[in-house]
Amino acid sequence: MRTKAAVALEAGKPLEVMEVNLEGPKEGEVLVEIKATGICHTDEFTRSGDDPEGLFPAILGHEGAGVVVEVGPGVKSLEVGDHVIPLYTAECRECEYCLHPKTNLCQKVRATQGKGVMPDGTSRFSMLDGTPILHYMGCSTFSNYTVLPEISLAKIRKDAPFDKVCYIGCGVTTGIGAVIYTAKAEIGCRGVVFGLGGIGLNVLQGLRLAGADQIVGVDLNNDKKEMAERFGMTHFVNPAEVEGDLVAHLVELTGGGADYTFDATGNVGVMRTALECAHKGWGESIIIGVAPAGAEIATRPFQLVTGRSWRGTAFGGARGRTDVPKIVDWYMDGKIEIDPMITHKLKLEDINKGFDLMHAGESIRAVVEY
Ligand code: NAD
Ligand code: AHE
Ligand code: ZN
Ligand code: ZN
Repeated sequence: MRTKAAVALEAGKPLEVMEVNLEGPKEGEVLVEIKATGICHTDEFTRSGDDPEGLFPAILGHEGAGVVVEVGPGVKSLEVGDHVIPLYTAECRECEYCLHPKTNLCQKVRATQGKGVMPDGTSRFSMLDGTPILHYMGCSTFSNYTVLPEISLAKIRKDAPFDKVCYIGCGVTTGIGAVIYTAKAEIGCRGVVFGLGGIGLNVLQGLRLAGADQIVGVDLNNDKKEMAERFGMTHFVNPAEVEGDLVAHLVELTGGGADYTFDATGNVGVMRTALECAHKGWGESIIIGVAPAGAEIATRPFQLVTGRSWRGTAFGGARGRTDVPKIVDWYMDGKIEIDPMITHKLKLEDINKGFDLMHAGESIRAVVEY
């Protein structure tokens, strides 16, 4: 079949919207009509050429929601008409990782996914002249139709609005999951969140959901304050307005350091600050941000010797097929909010405007509706 897609032809170039060929689903694969897709910072990280794993030409996009239109041979858990959210972290429920209680990083399709192909080693997408186009993060949601492995799809309830729950495909789950599944934050804890964008706001609401007593937000942009307060932030700190040492300021503000700190900026200097303002003896600092190629983190080992832990999380530690349908329920039941964070709606033809809005710090989530 043919489908309309936004193609990343080369690193650093705007995406090009065009008709492309899409082959039907093979063994264990599913054809999905994407109804809505969010533009995440990580798509921009890859588009711009900063991602060491970046491949071209490729169809980016990893935050979406849609409907199953065809299932390939051997597919058992999904049928035509099911509503689904694509998962860049699959859940096969049988690999060594899925069977280990401490990780969500299913490895069943990770190697081929990282090469931009389906598990059989080939791509389903091609240009009209036959040139292959690669998949991205196993999802390629910047295409109206896409093919994914069955284990890379979470089946969700049919009454959930696509233009909102698409955000659960990355940002919402990553932020809330970092608190609930990775940190396992307790009622009454104190948290500090660095970066109040599409991920950080969801860390804030995760801390609120967990019953945190103090939720400090840190951002260089004062315009982020109002929205952050709406998502549970109790104290705002702009590092550019702090006189003296930022770590000392945050340690004092949190009465000795925070129980949990989160980096949602991708800046390695911020990651160090986040680690060092975690409480001596027990504070945990969780890296969510994706750092530029070649960047490294540093601190004095004494910071860890004295009881701080440095951790990281991908997709918020969520097991997609199991946890994503539950997070959709939390949204539908009013336990979490999504709507105010969808600040812009675009057509696929205008997808590059979504990246411009992100650069300008004007959007939280721009969502493309097909
Ligand atoms: P965003 O651009 O919406 O937000 C980043 C925020 O950080 C902005 O508000 C910006 O003003 C602020 N900021 C930048 N530098 C800062 C500094 N030095 N101090 C304080 N604040 C600063 O980005 P996002 O969509 O929220 O994504 C955040 C990061 O998380 C990105 O690196 C993204 O690639 C990564 N990410 C990781 C995962 C994962 O699974 N680990 C999932 C999604 C996104
Ligand atoms: N390819 C990059 C790293 C990218 C990265 O860390 N991806 C996160 C998801 S970000 C979603 O917005 C992730 O899930 N990583 C786990 C994995 O297996 O890819 C690089 O630096 O090489
Ligand atoms: Zn993402
Ligand atoms: Zn697995």
